[in-house]
Amino acid sequence: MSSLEQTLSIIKPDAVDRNLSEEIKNEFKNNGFTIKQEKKVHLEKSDAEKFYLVHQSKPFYNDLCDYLSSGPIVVMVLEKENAVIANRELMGATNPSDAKEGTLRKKYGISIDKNSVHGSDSVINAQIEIDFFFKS
Ligand code: IDP
Ligand code: MG
Repeated sequence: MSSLEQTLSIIKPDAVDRNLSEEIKNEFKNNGFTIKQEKKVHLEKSDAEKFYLVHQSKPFYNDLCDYLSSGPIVVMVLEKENAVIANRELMGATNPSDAKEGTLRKKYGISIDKNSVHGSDSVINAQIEIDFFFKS
């Protein structure tokens, strides 16, 4: 079964800082995603803490929130059949050194923390994350 879905994608500070935003957006378009909404933002740390609340018990939570709020990010709503899984596949494993050839994290990621892109991990979380950034 396939169904048209939306997912939330973030181009993280390391990739925006290296001027990779257009190249990464083209990766999404070339892989059949439509960019339905897009904005560039620089989060406050308190916003990053809310966004990553699910990770609050992890040892890397503070560094993760410092990092996500360290510079501008590009936030997008991507649409495609089975967009959530399709985007996770295109992104590759969390640690770029484990990511498969051709995936975004393999191509662009620097390290497990500076791994260039975020993607929602479920349809439910995609809606929560889309609302977080785009609900007026
Ligand atoms: P995901 O981004 O592949 O969904 P998550 O487990 O949800 O991975 O972790 C969120 C983010 O936290 C990752 O993208 C990565 O930047 C960071 N992260 C995950 N695990 C570690 C770790 O062990 N050390 C440092 N940062 C980590
Ligand atoms: Mg995750």
